[in-house]
This record gives sequence, structure tokens and C-alpha cells, in this order.
Amino acid sequence: MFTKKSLNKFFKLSLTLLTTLGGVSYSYAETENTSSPNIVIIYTDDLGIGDVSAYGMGKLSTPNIDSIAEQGIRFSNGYATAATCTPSRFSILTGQYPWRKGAAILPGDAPLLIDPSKITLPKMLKKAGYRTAVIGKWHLGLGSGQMDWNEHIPLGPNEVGFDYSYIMAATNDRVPNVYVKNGNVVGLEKNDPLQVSYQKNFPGEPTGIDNPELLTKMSFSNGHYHSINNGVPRIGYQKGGKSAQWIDEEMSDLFLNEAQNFVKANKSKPFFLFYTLHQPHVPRIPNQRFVGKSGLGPRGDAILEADWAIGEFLTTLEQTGLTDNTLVVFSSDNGPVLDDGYHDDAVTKLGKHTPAGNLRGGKYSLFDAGAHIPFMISWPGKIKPGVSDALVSQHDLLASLANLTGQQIAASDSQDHLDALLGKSKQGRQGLVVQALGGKTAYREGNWLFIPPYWGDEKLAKEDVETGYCSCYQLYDLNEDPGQMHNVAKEFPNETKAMLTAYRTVMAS
Ligand code: NG6
Ligand code: CA
Repeated sequence: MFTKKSLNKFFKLSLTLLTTLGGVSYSYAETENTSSPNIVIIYTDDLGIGDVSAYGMGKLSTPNIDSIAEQGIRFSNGYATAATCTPSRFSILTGQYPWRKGAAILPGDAPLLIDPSKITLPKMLKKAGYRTAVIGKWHLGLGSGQMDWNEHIPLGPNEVGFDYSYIMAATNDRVPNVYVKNGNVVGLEKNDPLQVSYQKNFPGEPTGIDNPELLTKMSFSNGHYHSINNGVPRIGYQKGGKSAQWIDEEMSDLFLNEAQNFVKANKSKPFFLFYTLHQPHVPRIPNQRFVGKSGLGPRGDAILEADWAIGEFLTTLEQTGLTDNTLVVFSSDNGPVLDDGYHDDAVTKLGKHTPAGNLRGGKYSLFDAGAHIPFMISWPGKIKPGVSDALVSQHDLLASLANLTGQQIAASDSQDHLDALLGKSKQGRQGLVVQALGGKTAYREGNWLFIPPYWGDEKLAKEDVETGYCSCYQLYDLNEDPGQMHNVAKEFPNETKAMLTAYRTVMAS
């Protein structure tokens, strides 16, 4: 007796055998209600909506990123859960709000933040038969504290669901400046062990503050005055491991190459790739091929470098015949910033470019540009190209992709909005808590952004970013006033009260 489902399975198995025998790769499996396209999340670091030309607001041209929007859905209300890196990355991988875990920007020697016993996006997809990889920036901690970087690192991406990992340990401005492949520092030599400290320098090691003559590539404007690698001062101290220290100019090509190889090696089975580019995070040191190309200085050049790498990556999908069967998500971990601690002309060469588009604030901020980021999804043939104003958040990918691939996950902050993400529905999530620097939170619902009272400086002086703090209640109508110039909390007391209640309800849940 055959049911329709078992016949489907039989047909699929026969097709797999046939195509394998015929030497043709077959990477698409479809059952009645679910399917398993390859899934790639391309995740940039500190990129604003105004940095992506598809959003039509800035002066840069990003044709390759735009091509994802042209073939798919571009979200005008796409969010990370936070205005800084670690919290947003924690959320996209776990489906949890970052403030549940107290997630904040981690130092480079922090232990693994994600609980290996909990569900994660790659774990869920592994259960659905996917091969999983993270390539690029990690910044979610490694090990369990007191780490010896010269031994195998026992806790990291491979312990939370990734079959393959090739990562920078934390950020490109934090030590250690090494890549870690499946838990091992790449290129270490036994006779030159790597030592890392965030407490004190190693005797005799040069630092940015003491040895400015060694800063041949970039000097610091704020922080970033500890150990030096590749002529650039960093945060934290490191000694040894010289053969393993990265060269910033090569980083983009290296991650691209890894990402391309992963695709080619896994073209015949469903895969999930979290391709986490380091651009345009500081220090912005693109390959020579991109220097001077944007006219906006290193920040703009780094964005062009990222756009080029994304184009090459998409070409690899095309050449391996996987474009039609690959769902590509493009986004950023948080909003943009100009001076983030190095003298790199980001401010002086900005011209008329607007990294945050028409939004107020930026990275670190409670204002909308903190977590309101570029967000687009393509899946040729399955997604009808268009623009959606549905409210979508990165941490909903877990529940939504579980639905797509037929997996059950326990109730969490992650909501299933697959239809909105595939452009079949205009209805996204109802509300979203967003986290800024220091764990402060605000609430977005409908056209409103609500910020509860916070006491503190109105601006991060060095970064020149508005924090969004005010001792008053703030309510902005983002439809009428995306630049958030008019606090209408007093004009709309009922809405303000309703937003406060909704915000408190989520925070207390
Ligand atoms: C800040 C750093 C900044 C950047 C940020 C993390 C200073 C003065 N500033 O503390 O340069 O590294 O942390 O960025 O050190 S994130 O995108 O990874 O969240
Ligand atoms: Ca970031």
C-alpha cells in the first residue's frame, strides 16, 4: 500500500539514485509541505540601510548585494535584535532575545555564550538533514574560560551545531588576530605559542600607545591601543603565534574562498552556510584592489570589497547550478558607525553619503538606525521579487526555517513568519524589543518606536552617535517621521501607554 507521501519518497529516492548514477548532482528534496533548499545567510558587520544601494538612500553602489533584492524580497522593516554585534549574533543563532542572556559585546577571550544544550539554527537544520558551516566573524565566545589557544578549543561553533567552522576568534579589532578552523588555531607553530590577555601586557611586547612608530597602517582615535598586528593596534594583548596572525588585506578573499569551497564540496546535499563578513567593521583595511575605489575612504572601500565578494559568492552558486535551489538571506548585525576607534577618514570623506539612510542614530543607539538594518531574501522561482514592509527580525529565522524544513522547535522568542519572509504575506511580527549598548531596550510595534526613559549622555562623544537616552518617554511615528525628529509621546498618551504595556509584557515574558 502506497500513500501519496510514501510514493513521493520513493520517487525522490529513485530520482536521487538515478541522478547520482548519472553523475548529476541533485540537491533538492521536496515533500508535500516542506522543502529543503540550501540556505545561506550572508551577514555583514555594521552595515546600514543607506550603505546598500538597493535601499536608494546613500551614495555607494552595491550591485551584487542589490541583485539579491532584485531577485527577491527587500524588507523595509527588517531588524536585528540589537544595535551591537554579539547580542544580534546570539539571537540569529538561538532565536532568543539577547537580554534574556545578558548578551553584550564580548572580549576576545570570552567563553562560549551559547549553551550547547539548547536549540540553535544550525542544530535545527542539521536535524533536517543539512550540512552546516560558519565562515567569517564569530564573536560569540570560545572555550569555557582560561583558554590555551595552542590546544584544541573544546567549545565553539562546532559544539552548537556547525559541522564546519572557519572563523576569526572575535572581531577584527580584538586579539587574538588568528583564524580558528574547527576548534584549532590555523597556522600556529609549536615553538611560538600564542598567549592572550585582556588584563595586562606581556613584558616587552609593543603596544599602540607606547610604540606609535609601529602603526604603519592605521592609528587609533579611541581605545584600540594595545597589541599591534600588521601595523594596526588592537584591543587586548597577545604574544607569539606570529605565523598564525592574520593580514587584514587578505581576510575578505580568504573567507570568500572558504565559502566557495564549502558550497562546491556540498553541492549534492542540502547545506546551511552562515557567511559572516567582517566588513565594514573597524579596522577597515580592504585589499589593495579596492583602495580608493569608493571615494569615501576605507569604510566605503571595505563595503565595495564586501559587495564584490558577495558577487563572487553568488557566481559560485550559479556555476554549481545551485542558484535556483538556494535561499539567500542578506543582512547586517547592527547599524552603521563612522569613527569606531581608528583614524580612517570615515567622517572626513563621507561627503553626502548617508550610511543610516533616513533613520536616526546608528550602531549602539536606541534610535531606529541601531537595529533597523538591510534585510533581503532571495529564492529564485519560489519568491516573487518585491518590497515588503512587514516587520521582520533575524531571530525569527529559526522558527520560520524550521517550518520550511519540517522541523518542530519548542516555543521561544523566535516566531514563525515564513510567509512574510517568502513575500507571501504582508503580515510580519506584531512587535519587537530592540537592544542597544549597555543592555538598554526599546520597543517597535506598527509604525511606532517607543523608548522608555533612560538617564545618561545623549551622545557617545567619540563615536558621535546619539544614544537615544532621555529622562522622558519617547514615541516616534516611523511612517511620518523616520528621522525621529518629533517625540509625540505627549500628543499620543494612549498610544504611549499601550506601547509601554506591550513592551513590559514582552520584557516580563
Ligand atoms: C567597542 C569598540 C569598537 C567595536 C565595538 C564592537 C572601542 C573604543 N570601541 O568597544 O571599535 O569593536 O566594541 O563592535 O574599543 S561590534 O560590531 O562587534 O559590536
Ligand atoms: Ca557589528
